[in-house]
Amino acid sequence: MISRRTFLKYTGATTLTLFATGVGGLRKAIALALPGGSLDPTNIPQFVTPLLIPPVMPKAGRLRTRTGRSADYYEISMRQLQQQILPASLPPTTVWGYGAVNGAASRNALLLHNAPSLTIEADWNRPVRVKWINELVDANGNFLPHLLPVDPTLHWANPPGGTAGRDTRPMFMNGTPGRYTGPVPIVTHVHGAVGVGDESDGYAEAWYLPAANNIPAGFAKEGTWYGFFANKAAAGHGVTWGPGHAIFQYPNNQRASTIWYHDHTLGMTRLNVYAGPAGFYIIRGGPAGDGAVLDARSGLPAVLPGPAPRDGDKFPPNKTYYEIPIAIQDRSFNGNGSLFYPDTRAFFDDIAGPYLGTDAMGGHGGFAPLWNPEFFGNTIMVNGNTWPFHMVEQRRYRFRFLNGCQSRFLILDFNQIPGVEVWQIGNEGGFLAAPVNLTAANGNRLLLGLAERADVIVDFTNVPVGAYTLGNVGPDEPFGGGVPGVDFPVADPGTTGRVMQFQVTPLLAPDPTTPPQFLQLPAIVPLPPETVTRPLALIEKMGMGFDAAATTVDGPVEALLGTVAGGVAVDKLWMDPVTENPAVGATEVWEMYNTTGDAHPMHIHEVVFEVVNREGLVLDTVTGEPVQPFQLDGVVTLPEPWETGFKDTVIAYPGQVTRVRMQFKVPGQYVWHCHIVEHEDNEMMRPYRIGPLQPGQPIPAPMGGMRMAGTDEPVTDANDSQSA
Ligand SMILES: [Cu+2]
Repeated sequence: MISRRTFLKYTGATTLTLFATGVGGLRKAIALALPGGSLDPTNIPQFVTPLLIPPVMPKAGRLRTRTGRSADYYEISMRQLQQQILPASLPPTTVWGYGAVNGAASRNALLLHNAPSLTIEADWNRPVRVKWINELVDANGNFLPHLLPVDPTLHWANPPGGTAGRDTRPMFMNGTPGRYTGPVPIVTHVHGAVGVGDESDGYAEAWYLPAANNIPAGFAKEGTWYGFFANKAAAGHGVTWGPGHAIFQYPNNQRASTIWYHDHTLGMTRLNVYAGPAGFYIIRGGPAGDGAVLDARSGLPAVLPGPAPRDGDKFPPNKTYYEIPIAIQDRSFNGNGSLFYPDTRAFFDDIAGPYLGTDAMGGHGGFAPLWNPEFFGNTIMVNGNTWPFHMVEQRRYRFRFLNGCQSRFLILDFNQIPGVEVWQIGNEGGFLAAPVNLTAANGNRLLLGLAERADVIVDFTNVPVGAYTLGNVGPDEPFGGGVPGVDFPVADPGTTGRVMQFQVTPLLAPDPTTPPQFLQLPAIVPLPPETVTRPLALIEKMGMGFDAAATTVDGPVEALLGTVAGGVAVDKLWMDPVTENPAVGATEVWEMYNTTGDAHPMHIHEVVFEVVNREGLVLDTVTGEPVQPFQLDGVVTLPEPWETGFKDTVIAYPGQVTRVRMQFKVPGQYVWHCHIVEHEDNEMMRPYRIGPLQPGQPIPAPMGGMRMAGTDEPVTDANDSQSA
């Protein structure tokens, strides 16, 4: 496993400092072609497809909520479709995408399924209600199987387990199973939505199958929590869920921000998202919206680059957008245009067993047969096309970047664009405390962990007319912090080291926007002091296996989260009772002790948080791992300037504890997890609950998941054993 070996490389490094200062003197990367499907990425023409600017999702209607609020209503389905992701000279790709099925309340309604999907535009403090429909069926109404290899040995949705066995890790007594080919469960999560009721959060066990004609007898059609949440949604919002859909409602009363929506099904998120379904969701207005940004020279409202796409705009557009959301994702392809995703564990590290499932000899190994601990695509896809180009004028643009990759940390590199100036003004939770000049302060680079967003002003005013590449100097392997080209080889400069091309053209009209250094961003209101500090652990579980030549090799079995008791990390599985149970209204600091060799982008649902600081852990001089009981080394790093304000995802570096502070307001059952989606799908996700147990809520069975001995705990749920 890369992480164990790379761990030693990073030991003792204060990764953040090195990253921030390590601008010059890059070592030439030794490019190794990333393995993938049968389409060689070097044979894909680059910069021949114009960047798609996602239009705005049409509304199905407007309505009044139970509490008398006027709200927007959408009906959005997930479908299978063909999309020209590769350049037009290559075959189209079968993907899944969300799209509106009812545009009754929009002009020029675009009933268009695409991956990524159309942008949901929400007004601050105006609720949005969405009917999310699973339409993964064929023309005859029969279910469509997954496009990608679903590993049925994980703790996953497991519809074939029926009501008793859904949302468990099934046991296989007659050998190691192949991929699951049944109907596909989905459940949509709006990533970054704050204050959402748990019934609307897309809980991983609230999935549902399509309303297909041929669901096999005995299959569970819904996840464990679907029925409970359906009742809660009926009582709270007066909505009725039915076969193949759920109706969620989002309050949008958080700071204006760039959030996004994607699938979140238990044990399948990596595959459901890789198949395509994701889109932007932008909340505008309110006290921390664009209108609250001032020009420091005059004290008057500032002018930010715009417009962005609006509801009712023509598509293709007949106007120029200066504010553009940009989703960056990695993918691999086969020669026929199909998506490639590995269908065997051996793809990752040659481990060929022993796999889960009892074989003819009675053997039973610990490795999932199909799951890969990480996946790195060998192409870069931007807004649904590999390596697109975009024509820009010599002026300022506003880009809302999203790292939507599987396992790949991105370090966007603007150094191949002469004269450019890059300012970050926002992150996941909206505007920063102050604009950050990334050109001056960070070597023209932008680090984006998985699921992180950056609201950025890119100033092309002084860039000579010409075509320039936006680069990526993040690694083609797990990230552990450090300096690109020094601490790790940068991405292959011919493929994954390239993101897209900007074709700079002369200015068509004077740029009316406020220079970023004069932007006075809305004030950040700090959270109250915490009353609880909760130490938590990030853990990688290794195992011994063998390769095809029967040589013994070690590799990761799963990634875990856990608690810290007596200074020592305690493994917890998805099936274990809730251990993080903040009170309603409580402010807590969560301390994430990273015992692994890699950085993990940690996401907490339902809240945004302040990054408090990071502190080094004393490492064992032989193994390089943090000594336990944990000892702090006293080297405290304050948040980076681009981590000010509020975030929903934070990079937890190896060898450090990362501290975040948040306030919990809405009671209910939520999750926190790593956003390396391969990790999330194999145990690096935990339920957490705000407030007391809810009457009638599902309780994990004592043997839920049928885990073998050593991990079971009493059924009693939740205790505040960590609370102060
Ligand atoms: Cu992780």
